[in-house]
This record gives sequence, structure tokens and C-alpha cells, in this order.
Amino acid sequence: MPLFMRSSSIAKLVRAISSDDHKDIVDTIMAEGSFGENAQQKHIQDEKLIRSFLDKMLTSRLGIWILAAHHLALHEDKPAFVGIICTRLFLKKIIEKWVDFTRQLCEHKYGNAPRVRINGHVAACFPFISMPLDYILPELLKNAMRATMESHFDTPYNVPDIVITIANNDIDLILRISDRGAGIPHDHVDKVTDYHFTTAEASTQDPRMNTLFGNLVEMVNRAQSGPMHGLGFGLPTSRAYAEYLGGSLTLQSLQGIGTDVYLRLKHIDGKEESFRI
Ligand code: W6P
Repeated sequence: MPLFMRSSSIAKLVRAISSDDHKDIVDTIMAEGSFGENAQQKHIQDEKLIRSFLDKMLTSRLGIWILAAHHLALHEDKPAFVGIICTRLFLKKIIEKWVDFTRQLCEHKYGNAPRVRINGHVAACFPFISMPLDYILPELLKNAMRATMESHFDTPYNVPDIVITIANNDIDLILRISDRGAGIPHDHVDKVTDYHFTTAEASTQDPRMNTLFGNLVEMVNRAQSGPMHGLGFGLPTSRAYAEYLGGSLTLQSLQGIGTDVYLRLKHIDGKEESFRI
């Protein structure tokens, strides 16, 4: 049955019914885009619009932020910095900073946290703006750690490591973050980078969290160190930032094993067409 219909369409439909022409009825319903597959189609169109609106809003804010922060920072005299550009950004060090932060958060919530091993171009050092990394890295690490802990509820003190591989080249830098958190279920893969998609509610929570006391513990934890998961904005925002900076954020789920996340970011001094604000 049609879900929504303009009154003009209803009038057409009534005419079609009275003329006893079934083809017209089907045409009218299809044209309205509100029947069966088409209702779904319309819904998808709306989702696309919302996504493109949020992508644009967030990236324009990021662009303004970068310009303003750079402008202000140019007045400071920090060694190895030109504005917000760090002339010698040691990627492994930034990663380690966010690993420590996220592991603390994770230990707070689950009592333990997976170790994180870093391999590949561990000595990579280049001029870069840390701001996008400061947003994206904790998001990805929180997801990887949460997946690891929640897929090993019965052995929280014996969980698999997360492995981060750094690949650096003339054009871009690539980070692969591999967790052994059982992967993203087939029917969630396409949704995890949708705004407002969150598994926060559905997550296999510690039963203590269902009590008033548990909720208080959760509230205090949140106030102290920020939440492990939010309202479903972390991943889509991270992806929007990466794409805005000429990069990408993609996921590969090995259902039953874990998830590989690939973050690509263009160098700001690239030989090829690269950074833009
Ligand atoms: C998961 C789901 C996810 C999202 C983003 C990053 C890592 C992971 N791991 O299971």
C-alpha cells in the first residue's frame, strides 16, 4: 500500500480506479514513489540528502576551524610549528598518545584494554596537521577496543592485540587498524558510517549497567574520561574529515574474526595534487 500520497495523486488514482484501468493505477503509485521498492528508494534518497547536508556542514566547519586556528597559531612561536602545521610530525608518537588515552578509557569501562602493536613505517616523520588525526584516531581506536572487549566478555584479561600498520609514501599516508573483535555483522557493514547509526544501545552490556547504581557508575565514568561510544557521529564525521582532506576511510569486516579499518590522508606537501582547505 502507498505510504504517503499527495491529494492530486489520490484524485488521479480515484479516476484511474473508476476508469477500471489497472495499468494507470500501478503507474500512478509508481510515479509517486511510495510503493514497495519505491518507498524504500525515497527513504534512501532522503538519507542521502541528510548525509550530504551533514557532510557539507561538518567539513565547512572544519575548513573554518583550520583557517582560524592556523591564523591564530601563526602568532605563536612554537619550535617545529608553522601555524598549526607541525613541520616534523612523528606519526607513531601521535598514534601512541591516542592509544594511551583510549586504553585508559577502555580500562575504566571494561577493567582491561587490548594492547596495541604498531608496525610498518614506524619511523615516518613529515610535515602535517595533527588536528584531523586528533579527531579520527581516538574514534577508530575506541571502536576497535570496544569490539575487542565485547567479543571477549568471558576472558577480559586475555584479549587479542590491536595491530596498527603505518604505510608512508610520497603521495599519502595510510593507517590500517586491525582488531580481532569478531567483525561487523553483514547487515551492519553498510550502516556503520551512516550518521546516527549506533550500536550503543544494543551492545552486550555488563549486567550491572542495568541497575541504578550501574547507571551512576557509567555517568561518573563518562564525566571523568568521556564515553566509549556516542550517538553515532564518530565514524561518519571521521570519514567526512578524511574525504575533505583528500583521503578516505574504509572498513573491511572479516565476519567472525575482526575488522580492518583503512585511513588514508594526503600529504600536505604532496608532489601530486593534494591538500586543500
Ligand atoms: C568493529 C566495528 C568498528 C568500527 C570502526 C573501527 C573498528 C571497528 N571494529 O568491530
